[in-house]
Amino acid sequence: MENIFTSTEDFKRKYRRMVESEVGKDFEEADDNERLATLCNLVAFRSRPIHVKNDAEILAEKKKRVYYFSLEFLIGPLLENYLLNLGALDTVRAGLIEMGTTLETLAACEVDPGLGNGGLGRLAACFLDSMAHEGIAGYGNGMRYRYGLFKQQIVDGRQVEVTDNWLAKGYPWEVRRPESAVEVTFGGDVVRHQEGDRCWFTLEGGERVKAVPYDIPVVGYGGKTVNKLRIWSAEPVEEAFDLDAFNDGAYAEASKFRTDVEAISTILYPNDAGEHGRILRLKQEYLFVAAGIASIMRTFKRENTNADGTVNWAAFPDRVAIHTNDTHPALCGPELLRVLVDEEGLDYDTAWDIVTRSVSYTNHTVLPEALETWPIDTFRRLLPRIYMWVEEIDRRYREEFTQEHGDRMDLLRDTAILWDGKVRMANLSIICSHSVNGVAKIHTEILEREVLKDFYQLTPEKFNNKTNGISFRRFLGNANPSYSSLITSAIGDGWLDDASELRRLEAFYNDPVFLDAMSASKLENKQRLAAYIKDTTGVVLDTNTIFDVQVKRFHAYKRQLLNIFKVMDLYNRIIADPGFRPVPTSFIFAGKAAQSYVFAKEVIRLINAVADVVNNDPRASELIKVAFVPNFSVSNAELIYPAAEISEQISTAGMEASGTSNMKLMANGAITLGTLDGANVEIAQMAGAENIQIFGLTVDEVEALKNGYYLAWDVYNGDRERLGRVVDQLVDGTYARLSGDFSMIHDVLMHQNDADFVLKDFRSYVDAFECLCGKYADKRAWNRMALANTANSGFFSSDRTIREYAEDIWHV
Ligand code: 26V
Repeated sequence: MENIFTSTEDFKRKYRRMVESEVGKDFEEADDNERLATLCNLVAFRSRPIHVKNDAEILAEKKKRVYYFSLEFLIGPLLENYLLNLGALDTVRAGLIEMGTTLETLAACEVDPGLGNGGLGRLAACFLDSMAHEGIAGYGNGMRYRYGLFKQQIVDGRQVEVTDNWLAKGYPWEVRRPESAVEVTFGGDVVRHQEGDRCWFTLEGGERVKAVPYDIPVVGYGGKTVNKLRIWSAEPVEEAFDLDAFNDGAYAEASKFRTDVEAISTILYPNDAGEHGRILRLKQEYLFVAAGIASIMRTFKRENTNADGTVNWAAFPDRVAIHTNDTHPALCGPELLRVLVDEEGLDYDTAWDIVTRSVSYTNHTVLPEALETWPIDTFRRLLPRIYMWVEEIDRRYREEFTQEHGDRMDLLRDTAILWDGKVRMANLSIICSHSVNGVAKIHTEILEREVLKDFYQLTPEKFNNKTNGISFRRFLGNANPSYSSLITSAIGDGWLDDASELRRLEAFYNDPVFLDAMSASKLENKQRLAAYIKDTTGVVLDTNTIFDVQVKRFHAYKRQLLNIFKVMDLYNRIIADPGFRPVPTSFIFAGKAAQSYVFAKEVIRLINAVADVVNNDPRASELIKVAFVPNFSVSNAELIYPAAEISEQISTAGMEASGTSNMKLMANGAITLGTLDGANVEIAQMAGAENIQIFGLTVDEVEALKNGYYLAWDVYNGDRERLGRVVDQLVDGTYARLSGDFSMIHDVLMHQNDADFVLKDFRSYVDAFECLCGKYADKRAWNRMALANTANSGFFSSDRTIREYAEDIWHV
């Protein structure tokens, strides 16, 4: 691979010169933040000519551009990843040491932009990386939130949310592009015009907002492709600023206007935000869609205008793919239609054909409460012209439907866009798209069979599966240097380019030298994590214990509760029977709960309460310990995955669309302890039954219990000794010392009948855990299992996922 620097000397010279010109200081005088910012600038600067070259190729070869619309991109720190991708990691590392600092020192100063909630946002970031690797002209389109997702602190066991001011020191990777700003209008009146036969509509008045883009480079591995992520910020339109009010001394009103407008790009919405402030969310959705589409139009017209000045619209679906990540960008369909008809003067049928051939949609959840809808009144008031287009799409859909399936009112009721005073965004997304995909095999099957069965009956050809993937370069290459170099020493570094190469590790299944070296690498990673945990929480973990890890957002269906029940049960057994010696284990949790999700926050509090009791009881703390790592983020995730030995993937079957931490942990050699849910099913197939520990209800069994008979009390009464005891301890003061008892959790289980089947799966879970731990004594056998996981994890590379999207959906 070509390195962007010809030598260490070359790097040092360029870097030094840039510090002088950008910071205005000698390198020696600059502080770490200035050094880091300049290093990022230097990498971005060296990558820009590649982007320019790519653009020329796209034009010459008439390549299709893919626009990935997502309200979330959890990109994480970029420096080390980009150095790896540009082949400059070793050069820069060596150069910095010669200059008297280290890459680690500078990288530690890099911010971790929290522009996403969890899996969905991180997936979008992995996709950007893979599109660039695959040489696809693929661009992210998102929002530049002034504040990222809250930072999580734990105080007396409780989650406390703190503002994430990620831009406080500036963000070195972004470039503001005011010349590409787009004006977006909210509200206003639609006015009908007529001249002879011709009639058209314009939007008059309303609130005008300026969307200003910031571009972040996306550097592909191999240094051949540099794409960009464009994120939009809302600003007031200058001339709309009420200067009269300002001159009359009404300063407050004049500046309130600025605040109102800027509010649009101030906060990232959590998954479960209630009604409060939701109007702002719809504004965000329209702002980034309208601005993104306007940007696409400019580029398309620049590149596809004929000599006579006419635009070659027929080529649009061959040059442009618009992918919508969940329903948040659902307005792409109506907005593109609006621009093509209202602004470009195309007829409806031509424009509609362009829309449906360009737009595609991914569904990320089966949770009914997550299916996005908007009250028609709110929607129409905020987006009057767009609403007319949604009505027209819906009217034509109904008309065509009645012609073809006249008597099937049941189907129409579930598939129409406007229903019961609501705009149904999933239905809008599906109707505007030529492709609808789920994110793991079983998830797509559930969509086809249950959640979207009516659409599936009507248009089965639209449906397809794209099992999620992850960036191996970031989550194995960058995150786990010791294991990476062991792997590379065995099979070369081709796996960074093509993760399926990892399969060649099969040759080492019975190689004692390799297997023992795996132990050394794991130990190093466990020590690194233990040091971080001691630093952030004070909890001291014994690195000879098994590291059992569950790290992900907190949600009832992910069942962190089941995991902590297992710990409570182990603790009870240790106390009751001094002869009981479980395999020593450290239980590591991390993850945020949405600010208003009370149950999830109670589970966090319970975990910390259990940690407080268990860790401080000398009868138990030699054998088991619990650590809750605060503020789970891309950066500390990169410390946690490499140290894990057991990967907890224990969602109620049928609920987790895919999961992606399961893949990151598998790649790093952790053994999955999981239900047959989401991508776990495919992980089990890839790893082989002997290299994974499956337990619990299946999707069909869960379905049967939901439709049949289930009584939580029966399960409780059937196991008073262990399960019953744990349930009672929620409210008997055992864990009340830190911050009180846990009656809400008790209530959800025993009085709301345990909707997530925690009680039902308890016994099979603790038995499966015990069985898995029993295998830890034979270290070589364990490492062979771990190696089989790494060796068979290549399928879960997001490079593979993106190749499938490219082939089946985007046709690039
Ligand atoms: C939605 C809602 C809505 C209201 C209640 C709380 C709640 C919690 C979660 C969600 C899910 C939103 C969509 C999402 O983030 N899905 C995740 O997408 C990942 C990438 O495809 C996938 O791996 C996860 O399984 C899936 O949950």
